[in-house]
Amino acid sequence: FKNPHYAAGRTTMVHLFEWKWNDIADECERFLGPRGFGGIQVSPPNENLVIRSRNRPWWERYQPMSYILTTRSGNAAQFASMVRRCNDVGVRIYVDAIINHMTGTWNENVGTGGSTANFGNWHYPAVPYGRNDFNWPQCEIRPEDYGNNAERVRNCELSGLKDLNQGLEHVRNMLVNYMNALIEMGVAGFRIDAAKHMWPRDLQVIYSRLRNLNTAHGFPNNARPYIYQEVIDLGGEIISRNEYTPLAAVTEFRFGLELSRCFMGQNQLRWLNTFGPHWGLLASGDALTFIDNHDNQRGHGAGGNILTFKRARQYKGAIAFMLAHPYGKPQLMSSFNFQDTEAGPPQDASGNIISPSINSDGSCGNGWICEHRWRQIFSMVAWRNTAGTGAIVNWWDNGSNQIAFCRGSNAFVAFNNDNWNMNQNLQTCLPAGRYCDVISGTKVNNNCTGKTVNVGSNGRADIVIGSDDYDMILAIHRGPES
Ligand code: LAG
Ligand code: CA
Repeated sequence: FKNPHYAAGRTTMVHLFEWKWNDIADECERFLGPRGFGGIQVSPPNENLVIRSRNRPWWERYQPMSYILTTRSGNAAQFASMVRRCNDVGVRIYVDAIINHMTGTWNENVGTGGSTANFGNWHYPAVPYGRNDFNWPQCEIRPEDYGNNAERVRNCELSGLKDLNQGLEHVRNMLVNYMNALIEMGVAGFRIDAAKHMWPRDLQVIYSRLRNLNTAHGFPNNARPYIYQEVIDLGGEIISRNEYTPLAAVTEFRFGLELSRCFMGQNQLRWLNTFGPHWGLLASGDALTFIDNHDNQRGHGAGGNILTFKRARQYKGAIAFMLAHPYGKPQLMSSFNFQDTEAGPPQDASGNIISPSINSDGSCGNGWICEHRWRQIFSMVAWRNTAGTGAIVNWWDNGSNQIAFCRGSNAFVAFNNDNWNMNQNLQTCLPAGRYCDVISGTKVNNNCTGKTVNVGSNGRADIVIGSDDYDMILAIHRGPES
């Protein structure tokens, strides 16, 4: 369950938060496929409670009403068509699976697919679930439970969300049927929402009953779905990420916190020469890595001081380091703009999601940020693909916040997070030649629109990153783009 089954040469997924299925399919064909992205995490595809009284917050999608594939992102046919079109251009789809709970109790009780529920009786007829399918007696997780009571963290309600009992055959069957239907449609795996709140032994049974990936969508024989379990473990709690790594991969929340600290200037970049398990991170093969996610970019979930698109210069530095470093399986965040941390995606007066528009410079409009379309970010996705499995070589630092390194003999990157200029003659690992920096510009008609780097026959080059430059990164690599 730890292999994402990316198409050959691809390494990176992006979370297209709250995107509609038709828009995702278009994005696969016009951008993500051609640019070498490996996959997409999509918002939960199953029916959720419509919460009009809060003007359709993003988090209504974390309140399941049923496993019918109808949401604001689209219906089952649109979902199936998206998976087909994305797989056809080499981009995999991973589903955010909410299997810990159903909805909370609300005055409104109609779902995005038209299903209703009777919250007072724990009755969700469209699944169907009844009271006996939930943990009983009902209780709510208290803050102190995280320190000392694993039983309550797993069997009581998370924020009042009705807590399913995954120990029961009926519940397991409903969940496995839902997930297997998605595998049949061609998805490559799942994010397991709130995995900390479920017993590892129950999850193990559920995973073991999942079918192999669909060979009609280009997957090899006997391929298991990629599973990354959302476990927030920043240390000091009764439940550890290590209870989940024997089952499948785990979201490594410490990764983005540490890199955010570095690129916010609270820890020197030079220390990153030992980044990885030495820093208390999971084994590389167990880790799904990211800087921010849909929760902590708006102070939900683990919270903490995380870089996001709102601090773009430092954010791009952290993202570029994530993509340049061989540790983990990276996931990019692609956001909609927000001030109000509860606000849902751009929507019209009827609550329909408004599609992102694409500006002439390739960026998004209509309220969508589309970090994955920022040149500095998509260029580093290609850089990582080119670096492949090459190890870090030729590490250099100035004893402070200027660092540089190579991956194998394919790709070179440098960062300057000091407030003085970087101007160094450094050993790259690249053949002699003229390269375009893929951060400050692109290569057009064999000329660089940004910085040019001349690598000499000894492999050395002058590397210049001014402290006032638009970005703190410089990156070159083999291949046509650089
Ligand atoms: C997750 N991971 O474990 C998701 O990443 C996270 O986004 C989900 O919370 C959570 N677990 C449940 O799937 C989000 C919001 C919550 C929201 C919840 C359900 O962060 O704030 O709770 O989704 O919509 C909301 C209200 C609560 C209320 C609850 C129940 O904010 O005040 O008690 O709904 O009605
Ligand atoms: Ca639970």
